[in-house]
Amino acid sequence: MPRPRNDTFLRALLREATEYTPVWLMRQAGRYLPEYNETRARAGSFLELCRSPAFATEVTMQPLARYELDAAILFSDILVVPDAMGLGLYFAEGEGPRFERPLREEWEIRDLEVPDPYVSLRYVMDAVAEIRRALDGSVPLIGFSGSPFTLACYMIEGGSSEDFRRVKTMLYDRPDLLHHVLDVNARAVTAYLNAQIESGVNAVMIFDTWGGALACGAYREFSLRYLSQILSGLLRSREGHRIPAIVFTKGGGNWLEEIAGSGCDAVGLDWCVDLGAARGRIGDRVALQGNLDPMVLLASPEAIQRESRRVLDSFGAGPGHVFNLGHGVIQHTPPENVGVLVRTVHEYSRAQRSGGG
Ligand code: 1CP
Repeated sequence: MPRPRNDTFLRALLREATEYTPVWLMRQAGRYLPEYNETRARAGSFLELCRSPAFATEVTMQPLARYELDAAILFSDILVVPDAMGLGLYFAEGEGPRFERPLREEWEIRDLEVPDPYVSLRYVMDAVAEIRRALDGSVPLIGFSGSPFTLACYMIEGGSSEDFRRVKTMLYDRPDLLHHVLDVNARAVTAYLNAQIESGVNAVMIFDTWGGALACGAYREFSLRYLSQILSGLLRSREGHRIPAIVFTKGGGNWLEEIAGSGCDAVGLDWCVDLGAARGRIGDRVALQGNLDPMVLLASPEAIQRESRRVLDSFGAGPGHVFNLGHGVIQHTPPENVGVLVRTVHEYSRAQRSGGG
C-alpha cells in the first residue's frame, strides 16, 4: 500500500515541512450535509449506515466530494465497541445513543470480554477496505476509537449524561471495578485499532471526549493511564510507513504536557486553549490538531476567515499543525461555510509560508 498522493496530513502529524496547513473536520460527514440525510433515510437508520460497508463508504466520501479536505475519516461511531461487547446499542429518535444492557451489576462487569474485531466488528474492517478503494490513493484515511474512559461513561451511564454520576460514584466507591472496565476497554481498543491499521487506515485518533470531566488526579489514574496502555500496544507502522496516533481529550488543556508524554504523535485541542501557548508547552514534542470553535461555522464568511486566520497566526510558522475544529461540526452548520473555512486555511497558510501571511 503506497502512501496517498496527498500526504500533507501525515507529514504534518510527523512534524515534517508541508506546503500548506492540512485540514479535516471532526464529524465532517453528518447531519449538516443534505446528502448525508438522504443516504441515512435510504439506509433506514444511523446504525445501518455504520453496519453497511457500502453506506459507510458513501457517507465517508460525501464531504470529500464537496471540499478539498486533506483526510477522510472512517464513518462509524465510538459506541460500536461496547455494542460488540454485548451491551446492545440503539438510538431512540431525538434522544441520542443508549444501551439496552448498561453495566449495573458487578457480575456484568466481571463478565466483560474483549471482542475479536475481525468477528464482531468485521463490518468496520470491511468498511475500511472499501473506503480505501474508493479513495483510490487520494488522501489518507483516519481510523478511530473512543478512549477507555469515554466508552466506560456510556457503558455505565447507559447513554449520554450531563453529570456522569454513575461512573463517578463507581470511581470513588469501587475504583477496583472501574479499573477492571477500563482495562478491558483498553485491551478492546488496542485490538480494534490494530485491526483498523491492518485493514488499511493511515492514522488513528482516540476520542477522549469526557476525560475533561474528571478531577485532576482522577484524569491521570482513570483516563491517561489507559491511553498510554493503548499507545504502547499499537502497531506504529505498516510496510515501512509510520501510522501516527492522535489523542484528543476534550477539556484536557490542564494536562497537555502529560498527554504529550503518553506516546502519541499528536495532541488534539479543543477551543479553550490558546494554540500558540499550547505549542510553547508541547509543540517541540508532538504535532497539534485543532482548535477553532465549531460555532464559528455558524457565522458570516468574514468571521470564518478572520477566526481561522487567527488560529493559523496563533500557531505561527513551522511544521506540526493540522487544522481542525475544537470539536465536531454541529448539525446547524451551513454547508457552504465549511467550504469557506477549507479554502481560507489552504490559501492563508500557503501565503504564511511564502512570507505573505
Ligand atoms: O443521527 C445521526 O445521523 C447520528 C449522528 C451521529 C454521527 C454523524 C452519531 C451519533 N455519530 C456520528 C458519527 C461519528 N461519531 C463519527 C464519524 C466520523 C466523522 O465524520 O467525524 C465519529 C468520529 C464519532 C465519534 C463519537 N461518537 C464520539 C467522539 C467524538 C465526539 O463527538 O465527541 C462520541 C462521544 C460519540 C457518541 C455519539 N454518537 C452519536 C452521538 C449524537 C453521540 C454523542 C452523544 C453525546 O453527546 O453523549
